[in-house]
Amino acid sequence: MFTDVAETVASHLDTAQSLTVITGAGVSAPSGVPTFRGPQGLWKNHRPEQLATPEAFASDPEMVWEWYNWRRELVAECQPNAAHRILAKWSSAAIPATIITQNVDGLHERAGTTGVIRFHGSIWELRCWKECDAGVIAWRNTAVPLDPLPPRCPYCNELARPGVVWFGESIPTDVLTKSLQATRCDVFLTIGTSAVVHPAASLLHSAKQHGAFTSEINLEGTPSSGDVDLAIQGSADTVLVEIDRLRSK
Ligand code: BJW
Ligand code: ZN
Repeated sequence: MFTDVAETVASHLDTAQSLTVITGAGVSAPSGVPTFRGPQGLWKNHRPEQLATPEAFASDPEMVWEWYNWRRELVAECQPNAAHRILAKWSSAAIPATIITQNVDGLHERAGTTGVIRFHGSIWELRCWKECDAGVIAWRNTAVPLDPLPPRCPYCNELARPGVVWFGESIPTDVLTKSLQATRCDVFLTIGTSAVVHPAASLLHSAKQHGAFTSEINLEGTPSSGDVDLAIQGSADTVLVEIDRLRSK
């Protein structure tokens, strides 16, 4: 079905000395995790721009925490899919792929990928909303459901917040630096992202400037489709299975 285009990507991978992949919500969609945008993409009928902001949290922390708690419960029931598993395999290959993800669900790690660059943080981490000295460093909390809700900072007892990057917040400097370094690669794949959120969507352009062969895998066209060398329309899991099958071992 995708054999000709999958073959093109596979042959670039066979000769590449470096591979970087950026993933978005579409990679976790086959696992049952809802995407943000699109007809089926509403998180509990809220737009991400209404809830994923420091302003929303400041005005109604209970509502924002209820949304995150609901998502944690949902993700805890989901399993990594074939796309996560193939990327995990590629990340530990002789020429290891660097995986940058915008997803906060932790499914790449659960599939066995180590060293994932988490561009927008993790829903399994919390930090202090008031940024007290000890609480600026995120801590892991995998309790489902969260109790108490909203959770508190263990150091100062103020509100805790999800360890994610909201609109208007900067990507942590080390994460941005590592990601930009990873765009110096031979092949750059952008998979399952609507490519509307920056600076994540801009990494593709950086990779192109460094001369990478670029390809997009998505169910539909995105603002990046015209910019990549090869846009493949299809589901992330199906297409990656086909590319992996066609790679020479
Ligand atoms: C499938 C599939 C299947 C389905 N197979 N595919 C430049 C231009 C314009 C604006 C800006 C700019 N630079 C910065 C901005 C502002 C802003 C921004 O980008 N706004 C735009 C939306 C207009 N960016 C920021 O604020 C960022 N910070 C920043 O720039 O700091 C500097 C700064 C500071 C202060 C002032 C100004 C600048 C931070 C962005 C943080 C985004 N955070 C979120 C929430 C994270 C926490 C959480 O999860 O709750 O990140 S929003 C949400 O969008 C989440 C996602 O990671 C992100 C991207 O979404 P994604 O993954 O692409 O999902 P969808 O749903 O959009 O798309 C899914 C795709 O999958 C679709 O295309 C489907 O077709 C496809 N699909 N099933 C393959 N089976
Ligand atoms: Zn604190």
